[in-house]
Amino acid sequence: MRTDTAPVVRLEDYRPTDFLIDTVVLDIALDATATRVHADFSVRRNPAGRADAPLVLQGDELVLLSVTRDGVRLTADQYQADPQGLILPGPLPESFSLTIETMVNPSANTKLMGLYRSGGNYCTQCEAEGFRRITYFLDRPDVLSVYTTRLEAARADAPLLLANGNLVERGDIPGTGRHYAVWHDPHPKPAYLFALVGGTLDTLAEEFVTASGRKVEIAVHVEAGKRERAAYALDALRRSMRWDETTFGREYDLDVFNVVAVSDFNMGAMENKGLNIFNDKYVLASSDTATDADYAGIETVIAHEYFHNWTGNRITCRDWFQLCLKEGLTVFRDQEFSADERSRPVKRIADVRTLRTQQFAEDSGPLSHPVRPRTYREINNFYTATVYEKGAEIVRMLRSLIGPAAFRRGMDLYFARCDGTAATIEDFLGCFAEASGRDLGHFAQWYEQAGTPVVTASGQYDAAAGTYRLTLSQATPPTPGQPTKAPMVIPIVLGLVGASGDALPIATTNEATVDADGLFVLDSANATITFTGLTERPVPSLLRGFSAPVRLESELDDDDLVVLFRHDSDPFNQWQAGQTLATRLILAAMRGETVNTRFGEALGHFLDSDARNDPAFAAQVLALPSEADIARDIGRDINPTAIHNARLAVKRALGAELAPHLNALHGALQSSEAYRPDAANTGRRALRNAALDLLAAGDATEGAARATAQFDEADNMTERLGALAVLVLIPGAARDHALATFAARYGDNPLVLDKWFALQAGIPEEGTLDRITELARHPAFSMGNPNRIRALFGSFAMTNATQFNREDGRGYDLIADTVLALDARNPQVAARLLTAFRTWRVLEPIRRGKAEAALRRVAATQGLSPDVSDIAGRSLE
Ligand code: 0A1
Ligand code: ZN
Repeated sequence: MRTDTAPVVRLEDYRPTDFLIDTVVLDIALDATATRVHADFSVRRNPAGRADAPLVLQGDELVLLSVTRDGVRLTADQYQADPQGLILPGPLPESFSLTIETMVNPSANTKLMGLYRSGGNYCTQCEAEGFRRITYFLDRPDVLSVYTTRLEAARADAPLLLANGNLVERGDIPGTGRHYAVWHDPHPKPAYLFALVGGTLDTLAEEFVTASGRKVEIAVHVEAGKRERAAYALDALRRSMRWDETTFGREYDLDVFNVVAVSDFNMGAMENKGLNIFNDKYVLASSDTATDADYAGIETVIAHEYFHNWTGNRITCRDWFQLCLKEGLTVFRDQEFSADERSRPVKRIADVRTLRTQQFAEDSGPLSHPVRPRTYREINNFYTATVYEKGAEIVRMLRSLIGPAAFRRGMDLYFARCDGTAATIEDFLGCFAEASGRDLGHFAQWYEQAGTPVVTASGQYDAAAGTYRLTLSQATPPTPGQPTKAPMVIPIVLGLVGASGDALPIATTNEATVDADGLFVLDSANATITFTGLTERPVPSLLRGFSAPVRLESELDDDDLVVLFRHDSDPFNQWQAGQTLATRLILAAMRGETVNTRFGEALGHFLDSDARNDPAFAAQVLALPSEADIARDIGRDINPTAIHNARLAVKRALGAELAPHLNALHGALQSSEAYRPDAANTGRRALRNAALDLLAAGDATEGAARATAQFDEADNMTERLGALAVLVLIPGAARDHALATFAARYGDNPLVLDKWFALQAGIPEEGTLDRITELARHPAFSMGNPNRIRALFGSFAMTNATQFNREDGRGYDLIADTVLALDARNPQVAARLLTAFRTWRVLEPIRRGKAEAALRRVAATQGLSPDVSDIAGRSLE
């Protein structure tokens, strides 16, 4: 049943389950429209539950065929059932067996939750509450069961049958054309980690030997004909498994590890025990079809899902409020893995860019919520940047505060103590408090308090005394439901830099302590540090490595920033200084001023020296702050067109000023070697594309010529797409030709066409709206596929600030109409698209009015899904 408002679920209302289900035996006969699910449960009362409670199982759109208790088939008056639930009233014995038969229709499942079809195959998605769409169950993460799954299907329809755990038996059913496979997973798990796959898939597999000598078959299964594109994912999986052994002492624990790529998937991927199911965007790659960013994304997501085997599966969450327990920690782990595999500073910069664009934006608007929310209506709407990205930052701060050795001891304790349990944030923090001997009570506020703290720094140098007094203060703005805020524990890693770039020695007088690594902990509203023994005025380098997820406001002048940009030993702050200088240029351009921050000159110097030593880092330096970054800096009455124009003006000026350097770089960075997705080559291509982008801004004619040549000559997708991204910004025949060539070449590859949809959706021109309407009719586009929707409508709403925020409101209307059209088919994807309105309140009044009207129109529509209704409602609160 579709409802307008779902009831509020509250953390404070948590109580233990009344029943436990120790074993689940499933027998599933796969059929495209009528799949029969026969489920046997061994049920017992939970000693911690209520003694006389009825058994209440959840369902969702289920057809019930029969219910049998302890071998006796129940009559309809012995239970209450509807598609959404099944209740066995008392009196019930202490323990009993329960058999439930249900029927589901995978072909009709357009929500892509539960059992559904993708590319002609069967697959499942059960997080957060999809298992209840397969059978009635105690569908909550603190009910852990041992699963045995028998799958049966026509051999021609589904030659491959996979489920969680190890394969125990398979065979033909003589004379029927059907076959079966039985899988057993010995590790108790919550229902959200259940998975099955059936279909025709190509397999790439190898043997992995764990640190203790256990042999594991690791396999990647892809749709028929795509096996060549699975190699990188398999390689990333092998490296992830080894890394978790060496870094965290975690070994894999089954005989097989299967990864299956499907083309219709609501999110990125899913960590089902022993059977990860992936959006194929995060598996398939070849030099001709995937960019370096795609390769990096695959490496990250493969690692993320694999790492969940311990942080998420072996130790799961007590309830969905604890989602960050598995997600924040696992993002932290995948970020560390990628940092070790590639360049640590560049990875940090990329992660902070994502954090600021996604999480800071979310946290400054109506959808702001704590990393551990206290209430929800629709849990699927809480797979957010706050839970994932800010959740990871909390783990990183924890490591800075207690140090890497205590952090590792804490992790070891967590694995030892909580293995096999459904845990809470308190359990997690308790392990680190014990391992470090520290009181983490105040630090725990990071999980409770929403909003991005603002840290303000100001300093005073006293030449006569040789001291520098640095005053730091913090304040967190109000967020929904949290009007007043308490001070947080903010680790600030800092250093002092002399005018000629030397690191100055750190000595302090007062009680404020800065440790040998430059760590100062700001845990009150204000603090002052007095540095002594200085013979020159220092330039403070604060929040090195972005040591806390805060906004830093400092009073450094442009000359100070140039010093940091040229000399800071901390690469993050070196990059940050460049970004701050560029931001100042853009803000000045918005005020109609021309200022000289010496940034162009400093960049030119950088391009001729350091840039060539570390191209990946240099590419990050060359990329100007995004329009969203600038908007966040301004904070109110945002006019996205004014920001866009000012940023473009600065980009053009820098491109023109640096043309000789950029041309030289673009030429020198060309390579004739065969494509490799390794860090060094990825960095080289990133810098080459960044140079092309900037030089085309400065000189469109020269830019178009170089971009066309790069487009034609490229032997890899990174350079081909980099060139196309430049060309689409220059109206004319060259752009039309390149777009047509690209579409013809990749007409049969939907994932590549997504790039083509996305680039066009991002063009900052009036005509883009009509172009999108046109593209939505393209034969390769489909409202049934989440990747297509995200590529076209998602890119438009999330990245095309000027056109989504058109003054006439038509951009908002397009997205509102799309959300409404999509809602009946796939509420999760519709709800996510609607979050594009998350910053509407800071717009200037005309746009704000239009955005609000579009949101109100969505909210007022009858029969909305709980997903869309929740986002619309909270956005307007
Ligand atoms: N746990 C997965 C992400 C995921 C979350 C929800 C889903 O359906 C609503 C699907 C996948 C991860 O963190 O990778
Ligand atoms: Zn995850």
